[in-house]
Amino acid sequence: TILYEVSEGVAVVTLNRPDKFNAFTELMHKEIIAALKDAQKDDAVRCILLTGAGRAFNAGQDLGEVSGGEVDFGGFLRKRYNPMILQLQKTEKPIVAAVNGVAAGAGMSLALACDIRLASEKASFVNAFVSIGLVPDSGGCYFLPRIVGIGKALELAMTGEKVSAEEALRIGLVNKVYPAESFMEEALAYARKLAALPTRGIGLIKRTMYKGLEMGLEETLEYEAYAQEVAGSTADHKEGVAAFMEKRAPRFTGR
Ligand code: LHQ
Repeated sequence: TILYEVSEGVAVVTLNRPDKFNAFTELMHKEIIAALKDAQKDDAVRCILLTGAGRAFNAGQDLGEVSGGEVDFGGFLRKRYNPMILQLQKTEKPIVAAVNGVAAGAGMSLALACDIRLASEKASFVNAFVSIGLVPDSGGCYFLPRIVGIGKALELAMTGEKVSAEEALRIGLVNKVYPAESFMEEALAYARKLAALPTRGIGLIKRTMYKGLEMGLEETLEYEAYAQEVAGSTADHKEGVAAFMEKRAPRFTGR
């Protein structure tokens, strides 16, 4: 249900159920988690790009799977969705969502849990939970207010209104918007640039900044000091300083 391909430092994870708008199934969750673990372990991977096959990015839970009979909602989330979101956070490499089309429900949450969001002009975001009487899950209640602010987050969650790529850029929901024709090329180029940067430093930036959301100033300052000790011992730090002194472009290796 997904495709996984590594080239030029970038692991491209493509959600691949285009007929169902790449809606989640139990198998897809397992495959995404396995792909993230592989990407974390593989030194050749220095950035992960997550995208959808066909017209959509991801339409959330496959409603066909849950339309008949009783659903154990808590169990569903604890077993399938929550481990996937936690795995995105645990991955100490930059994760970029290339939102090629609609991202709805938990598909929107998935994009929010990535570190950077790039959107095609044809992308859109629908916080679809309310339309079926549910609550934003998969970190939607955590990331959305932190990314766009509580006022906008409540509005999007309570109305479920569709947000265009242009509006998403305006409210800070996405970082860049590219023309649909060249979208994947642009997204790959963006991911390759990230992959050429100091990967361990970026992993530490990710961990420290997300931790900072949970901590006060003193604790954050202390964690920064710790993270800096680790970052300061990397080859890429030495290379960055040397390149600056020698007035040349740095050649980072991710170590
Ligand atoms: C789909 C889906 C879909 C199956 C489009 N499933 N087929 C957690 C815990 C436990 C249970 C419940 O859920 C959760 C987490 C959640 O994610 S809840 C939210 C679930 N997602 C939704 O409610 C979104 C449902 N989809 C939509 O609102 C629309 O399809 C969107 C806004 C995504 C796209 O609208 P359109 O561009 O107008 O496309 P469409 O509606 O025509 O859909 C295209 C096809 O994809 C269509 O199939 P068909 O065979 O008729 O061409 C849809 O049935 C299918 N599809 N979403 N979630």
